[in-house]
Amino acid sequence: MSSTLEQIAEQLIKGKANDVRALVQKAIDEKVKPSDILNKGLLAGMSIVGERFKKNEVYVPEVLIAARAMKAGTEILKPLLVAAGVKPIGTVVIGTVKGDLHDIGKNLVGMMLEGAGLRVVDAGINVEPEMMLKLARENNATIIGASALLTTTMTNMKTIVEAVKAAGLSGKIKVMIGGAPVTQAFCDEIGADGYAPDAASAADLAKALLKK
Ligand code: B1M
Repeated sequence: MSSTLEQIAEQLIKGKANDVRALVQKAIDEKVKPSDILNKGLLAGMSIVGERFKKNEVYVPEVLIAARAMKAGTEILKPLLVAAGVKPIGTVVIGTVKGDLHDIGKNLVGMMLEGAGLRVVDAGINVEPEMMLKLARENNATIIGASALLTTTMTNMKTIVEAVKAAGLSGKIKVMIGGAPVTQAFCDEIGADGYAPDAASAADLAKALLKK
C-alpha cells in the first residue's frame, strides 16, 4: 500500500482532480507538513508528467488534466502555506510573460511570496510588459516578478526590464525572474535585478530585494 504522498502523485499523473483534492486533505489531516505535500506529492507527480511529456509518452490534453489536478490540490494547501493575517512587507506584481500560458510555477511562486508576507497582485498569463509596469505603478509595487517556461518567451523578460528603465523606474521597481529555462546568466545578460530557481528561493529573493 503506497503512502498518501505517493497516492497524491499517482492520482495527479492520472489527472484525477477529485481524488487529488481528497488525498491532499487526508495528508493534511494526517499532519503531513504542507511543504512535503507540495514537494513530495504534487510536484513529484507533476515532474513525472513533465518527463513523459518530454518523451512524447503523453500529450497536451493529459498534461492539462494533470495541471488541473495539481491546481485542485494546491487550492487546499494554499491557506496552510500562506501565513494568515500578516501585514504585507511589500507588494509584488507577478505574471507569466507575453506569449506564455504556463501558470503553475507562477502560482506557486505567488503563494510562497504571500507566505513570506508580501502582497501579491497576480497579472495572470500572457502579460504584455507594459501591463506589468502599469499594474506595478497602480499598486505601488516595488517588485515585478516575471515567469517564463519557454525558451521562445523568456526573451520577453528583457522587454520588461527595458520598460522599467524607459519609465525611469530602475532601482525603484526591481525585476525578478524565474522559470524552467531561465538562469542566473540570462538574468545578468538582460540586466534583471534577480533570479530564483524555485518558489522557495523566490520568496527569499523578494525579501532581499525589498531591503536593497
Ligand atoms: Co508546456 N512546455 N507547453 N504546457 N509544459 C514545458 C515547459 C516543456 C519544457 C515540456 C517539454 O518539452 N519537456 C516545453 C518547453 C520547451 C522549451 O521551450 N524549452 C513546453 C512546450 C513546448 C509547450 C507547448 C509549446 C506545447 C505545444 O503546444 N506544442 C505549449 C506552449 C503554450 C504557451 O505557453 N504558449 C505548452 C503548453 C502546456 C500546457 C498548457 C499543456 C501546460 C500548462 C498548464 C498550465 O500551466 N496551466 C504545460 C505544462 C504543464 C508543461 C510542463 C509539463 C510542466 C510545467 C509545470 O507546470 N511545472 C513542462 C515540462 C516541465 O517543466 N517538466 C512544459 C511545474 C512547475 C511547478 O514548475 O513552472 O518550472 P515551473 O516553476 C518552478 C520554477 O521554474 C520556479 O519556481 C517554480 C516552483 O518551484 N519559477 C520561478 C517559475 N516561475 C518563477 C518566477 C520567479 C521565480 C521562480 O520569479 C518571478
